[in-house]
Order: sequence, then C-alpha cells, then structure tokens
Amino acid sequence: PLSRSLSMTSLSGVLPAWEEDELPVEDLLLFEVAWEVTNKVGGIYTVIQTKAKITVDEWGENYYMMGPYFEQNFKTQVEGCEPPNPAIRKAMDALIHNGCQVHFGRWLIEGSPYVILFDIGSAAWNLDRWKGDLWQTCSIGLPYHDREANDSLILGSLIAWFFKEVSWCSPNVIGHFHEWQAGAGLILSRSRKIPMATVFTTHATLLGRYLCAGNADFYNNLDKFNIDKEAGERQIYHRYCLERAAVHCAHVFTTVSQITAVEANHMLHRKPDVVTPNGLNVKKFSAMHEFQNLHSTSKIRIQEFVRGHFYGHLDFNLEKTLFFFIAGRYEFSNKGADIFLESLSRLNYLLRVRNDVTVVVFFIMPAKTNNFNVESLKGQAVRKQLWDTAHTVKEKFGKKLYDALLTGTIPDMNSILDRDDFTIMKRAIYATQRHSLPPVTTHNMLDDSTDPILSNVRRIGLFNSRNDRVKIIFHPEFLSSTSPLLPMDYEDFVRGCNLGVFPSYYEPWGYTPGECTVMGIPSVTTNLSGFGCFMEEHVSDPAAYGIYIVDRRFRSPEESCNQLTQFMFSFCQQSRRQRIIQRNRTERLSDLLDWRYLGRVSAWERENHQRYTKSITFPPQTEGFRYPRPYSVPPSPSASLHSTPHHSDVEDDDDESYDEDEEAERDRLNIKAPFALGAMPEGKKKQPGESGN
Ligand code: G6P
Ligand code: 1S3
Repeated sequence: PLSRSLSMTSLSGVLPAWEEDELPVEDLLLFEVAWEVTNKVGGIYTVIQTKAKITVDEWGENYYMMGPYFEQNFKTQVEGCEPPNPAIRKAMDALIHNGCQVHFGRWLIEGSPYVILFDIGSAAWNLDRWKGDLWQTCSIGLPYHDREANDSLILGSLIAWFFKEVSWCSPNVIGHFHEWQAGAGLILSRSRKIPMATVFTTHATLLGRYLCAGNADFYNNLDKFNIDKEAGERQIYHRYCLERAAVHCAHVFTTVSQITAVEANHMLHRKPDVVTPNGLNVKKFSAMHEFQNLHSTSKIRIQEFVRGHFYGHLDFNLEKTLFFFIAGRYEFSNKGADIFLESLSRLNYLLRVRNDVTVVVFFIMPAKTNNFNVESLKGQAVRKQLWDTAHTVKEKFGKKLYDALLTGTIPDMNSILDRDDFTIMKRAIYATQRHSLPPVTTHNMLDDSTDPILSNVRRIGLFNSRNDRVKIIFHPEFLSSTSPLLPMDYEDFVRGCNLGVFPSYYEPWGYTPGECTVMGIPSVTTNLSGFGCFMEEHVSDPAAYGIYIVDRRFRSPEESCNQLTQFMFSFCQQSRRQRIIQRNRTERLSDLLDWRYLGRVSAWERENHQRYTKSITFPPQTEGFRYPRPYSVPPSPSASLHSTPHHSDVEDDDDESYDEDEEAERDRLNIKAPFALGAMPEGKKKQPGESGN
C-alpha cells in the first residue's frame, strides 16, 4: 500500500509525462500548500490539522505542509528544527540567500508534521516584479489595494521558486494546493514547467460564496449567471481569475462535496475529477458512557456560566434547560443564522404555550468588538460571590455541627447560624438584584446598530425577558479556555450542549455538524451543505441518529423555517432518556467521518493510481454502504415520535439506571455489515426509509 502507481519523467520544456511504473512512497515528496497552515482562519485549518496524523503515518519524512509565516503563530505552535531532507535545505537556502525568510519546523499538533513557512513581508519588495510575471504569464493583473490577493501572489511566487529549486535534486514532487489563496503557487509552477504533479482543492468557490451572501437564488440559477460580469461587479474579478486559472492548471481538481462539484462546474467551468469528503481525527472511547459523562461534566460548566449570566432572572429550571448553539464564520445568511433566528421566535411561542422547557441558544460567531461588556462580566462576578458566600457559611455551619457532635449533642438548627451569617447571606442576595434584562451579547459590539444578529433579535423581540422560553446569548468571539467569561475551549463547549444548529444556505462541507457527530451531540444541518448531503446518502434515517436535515433546496424559506422549528420543538419534547439514547446513536456515526476511512479514498490514492495510468474513471467513493435505521426505532414512523428514539409516555428523566450501553450494543449488532475501517462492505444500496431490520 505504500507504493504509488506513478512515475514522472521530467522532460525539459514540456509537461511531465506519466508512466505506469511503480514508485515507492520513499521516492516521492508530498507538499500540501494552504494559507491556513498554522494559521486558523476557517474550515481549511481543520482539514489540514485533522488530516496531519494519518498523512504523516503514511508519508513519514516525505510529507511537508507549506504556508505563510506569522511570527506569533510560529512562536506558539511550531518547534523550529533543521530539515531532514538535503533537497529541502538547499531549496530553502536558495531563497534565504536572496533575502527571503523561510522557516522550518514541526507543527505541534497530532502527527507533528513538518512545516515550511514563508515570510511574506521579507519578500514584499519583489511584489511589482512578480505582478509583472503573473501578467506576462497569464494576463491576470492584481490591483494594489487588494492586500490579500497581493500576499497570495508573494506566497505563490516563493512557493513556485522553492519547487523549482527542489526539482533540481528531487524529481518526484507532488504539490497539493488548497483554495485560491494558494492558487498562484500552482499557476506559476505550471507556467514555469516545473516537473511536478499538482492537485488543486477548492473548499468553496469565490463566486458561490459572494452570490449566496448577496441573497441570490443561487442553486436555481447555477447555469444562468454571467460569471465574469458577476465577479467584476463584486470587484473580485482578479481573485476569480486566480482561482479559475489554478483550477484549470491542476492535473487533478478536487472538491469536498458533490454539491460543490456541481457548483464548481458552473462557476469555474471544470468538473472536479474527484470528491474528497472532509474527515476528522476521531478518538473512540472504550466504553460508551465515557462520552456521556463528558457531556455531563461540560454541561455543568455551561450551567455555571448561565447562572451568572441570568443572575436575578434565574426563574427557569436548569434541569429542564437545553443548550443549543450555532458557530462558525460570521456569514449571516450563508450560515443560516437568518432562518435560525426566525425559527427561534416561533419555537419561543410554541414552548410558551405547550412546554416547560427553556432553551438557551448560543451564537458563537466572531464579529468586531471592543471587549467583553461590563454587565456580562458582572454576572460572573455576582455568581462567584454567591458561591463564596455559600461556601463560607457552609464551612462555618459544618464546623459548628462537627464540634457539637464531638460533645455528643445535636445542635439546635435554628441557632447554629448567627445574625452575621444571615447578614452576609442577605447582602449577597441583594447584590443579585438587577434593573435590566440579562444581556443578549457578551461583548461591546462595534457595529451594534447594524449587526445582523442583533438587528434580527430586535425585530423578533427575543430580549431574554422572564416569560421568554428561548434565551439568546451572542458571544461574538471564538471560545477559549482562558476567557474570563466562559473559560471553555470549543470542544468542551460542544460536548456540553444538547443540539448544534447549522441551517446553512452556502456550506461546501460544514465541519460544525460533523464535529458534533463525533462527540455524540445531535445537530441540524441542511441539504445544501456537503455534510448534510453526505449523511442523506449514507444513513437511512439520519434524524434517528440525531442528524436533522432541513430541506433548503426544494422548499421555500418559510417552509424551511417551519421545518426547522418543528425539529427543534420535537427535540425539546424528548425526555432525558430519549436524548441519551439519541446521543449514543449519533456517536455511532463517527466512523463514517474518520479520516482513517475517508483518507483511503482520498484524491491522492485515486490521482496517483488512476489519473495518470490507463484508467481515469473515478467510481463513487463510498457507494455500497448505508447505515440502516436503528433497530430500536419502530419500523413505522407513525408508531413513534417522528425520527426520534422510541417514545415513552412515562416521564423517565430521572431514570439514570437505564442501561444505555446495552441498547447501543443491540443497535450495533443489528448493523449486519459493521462499518469496519478498511473493510467497506459491498452490497445493495438501501433506499431512503428502508428499514434495516
Ligand atoms: C449523560 C450523563 C447523565 C446525565 C445526562 C444529561 O448521559 O451520563 O448522567 O443525566 O448526560 O443529559 P441531558 O440530555 O439532559 O443533557
Ligand atoms: C470552507 O470553510 P468555510 O466555513 O468558509 O472550507 C471548509 C473545509 O472544507 C468547509 O467545511 C466549509 O463548508 C467551507 O466554508
């Protein structure tokens, strides 16, 4: 398996020729190029970071990631070292001797991959010359004011230069470039006829993102857009040209989902050769209940935060409170925050008239802020003070009780606390009085009046008032365990929530629901996201597994909103026991999202084995397997609450004796062809709704 059916002969002046001879992996160098190497901006960071371990396991010292150098990132995430390969040392030296800074080290993530980072600032003096080169080569001009495009050209020029140097010593080079910011490196490498194999992966098309954010009816008009005109009107024509040129220069073009493959065909005029769904680095626990325990521990921490945030207004029962959240890049309509808010206002109405559940909804989307607001910080301080007071009084009470018991007496409970103790407690309670509602946002927003989330909250009137059953907390910053307000990292936070809600309109893949799945947390996604389509294809009854797929493709926004409201309302009607069963099922899908499985069908295997050999047809990667409907779901939906674990009329919230592992095991055994890594079962594809029983 460690060989590649690929061989390249460098023919000066022409593109590399490929033969069928086997080349062992030891003779190949694989470089993965992305703007987000050691640099977290969005989803691509998650792709390369989670894939690192499995790639290093296979490619060892022959795998390198390349990206821009940022001093702070390097200092905090990279351990500098010497390159083990003399060809790389030599190529780096060639750049360094010409005044460009290049840094080498191991990225301190799982797998510790080697990284080569190029200092853009140190090479910026070449910008005008390199712009000229780009123009001469492919007639793409970059305007001076687009810093991002200029930086991507500097990075691309450095990388193409580096590849040229490497190719003198090591002829078998593969370059995998992600997204348009890395595209210039590919274009220049190809135009300079550097003998190397190239792959370009798009994680979203520039035009798709812009058109959707502008509220275009995108999917119904894919073939009707005048793409040059649209790009020009949005002042991204030069970026679009870089993207399209990279797509057409690459030997292999890939994307992350079928839906984006269709989009790319229309927006970039090339059909991707292969679709490579995004995976995760899944860690399995030996016992089922371990991840349930983690949910419980993290939930307690979120409850603590909520106690502080709602001080003085804590008239809802935290035991009957569910935590929902949405997280990601702040693209209000692309990420579906618009229909989410609308559905929340409808859910609020339904819960007020029909249910005693409260839902606290977190919006974790970074926006421009001027730090935390005083009211939010005060809330946590008040909670801490109440905790300290309770603790002091408890200590005093305990000591007096202990002394009394030592003397063989039971103390008079009415006099065990003195007047001072009561004074302290009364003062603590007085401190919890507030004259304003608990804040919707945790930070001082710079664009408060025009912010889309806040504007919509004002429109629907969800201000955290006492009679609202849906409460909103907008945290416009990514989470961090060092935050003074909500000191949790993202993973712990997700584990503590009950439902992730990601009703995206534009989502080439969508890591957020996948991350929920591998942690056993149910989520809402859509049939316009790569993840949602992937789940629809591979799971017979996704909702039974805690994957609710909103139809945003064939329904109107109003209907989608109603469907989302219904999903959330049904979720609120589940008992604790039902939620536990559902979490077990959700977690069981994690194998499907494991890189160890998805990596097997990655572009590399296909490209190297097929593209340049005789066979260039790409069969669908995961066809042949479909998760059956769980055994414990009654075969007819009419017999149960639709798509939720079997419904019991008995309120069993406190039934902690329920053996969830046993039920999970029964469901697992029912999957006749267990989804074993490396052994993809063949077989008839099940039709939607077909029972696995
Ligand atoms: C886990 C824990 C249980 C806890 C439950 C809360 O399953 O093992 O002890 O009661 O989480 O679940 P909930 O859905 O109410 O957050
Ligand atoms: C993109 O990041 P985004 O959130 O801007 O790439 C991700 C990784 O492939 C993908 O999951 C996401 O849908 C895209 O949008």
